[in-house]
Amino acid sequence: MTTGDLFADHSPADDARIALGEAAFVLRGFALSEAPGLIAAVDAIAQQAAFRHMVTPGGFEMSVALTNSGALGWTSDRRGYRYATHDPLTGNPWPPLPDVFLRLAHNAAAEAGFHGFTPDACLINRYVPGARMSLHQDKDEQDYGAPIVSVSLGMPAVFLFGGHRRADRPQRIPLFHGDVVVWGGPDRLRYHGIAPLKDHPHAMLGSQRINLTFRKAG
Ligand code: MD3
Ligand code: FE
Repeated sequence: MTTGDLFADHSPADDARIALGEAAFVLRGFALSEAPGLIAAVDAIAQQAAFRHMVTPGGFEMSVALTNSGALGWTSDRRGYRYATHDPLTGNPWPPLPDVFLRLAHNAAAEAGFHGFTPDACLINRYVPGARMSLHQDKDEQDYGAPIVSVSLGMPAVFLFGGHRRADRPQRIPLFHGDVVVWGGPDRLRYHGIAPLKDHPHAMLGSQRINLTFRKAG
């Protein structure tokens, strides 16, 4: 037996896994070592499919800028929310999911008990100070059986984790650079959002927060 085995049932990874609900976990720092590669991949994607502010069906411009990678990309306009195979700005397919994205999403899902997660969509949200995302449910996907994996990079944010009704008072959970949130099963349709961002510039990303949200949309 090696010394390492003495600690096999109590690894740092266990301490860093915080349960938010029955099937919702924060994995503190899970993406930290991959952050430089993830950020380089986001830059490459944004050169092909620029960040843009979409308009909601109600006619409001979102404070969060977004782009996508993967076979399907989430879009919004006056006609509604939907997933599309092509970027409406260029007419090109969304850039494919880089290996560093796929590996991280797969490994984070497994860490939370969801084995064999293969996302087909990565929504990339970019926040600057003051940007926010109001309480909503993610329900534009075909299969609610698959989990969702979300990766936080750059400035910290306060994540609002609500219940199954919009009026349920949300828990406020700080999310930091390198944190990953995984949720599925009974927590898949919970209301959630992001409080208006404060300006706490980050060493790698300055006054920005980037969130990668991996989904099985099709
Ligand atoms: C949902 N993005 O793009 S993801 C979205 O940080 C979105 O940009 C946010 O919501 C962002 O649709 C939050 C993180 C998250 C974490 C836990 C959840 C969403 C959740 C638990 C239940 C439902
Ligand atoms: Fe969401």
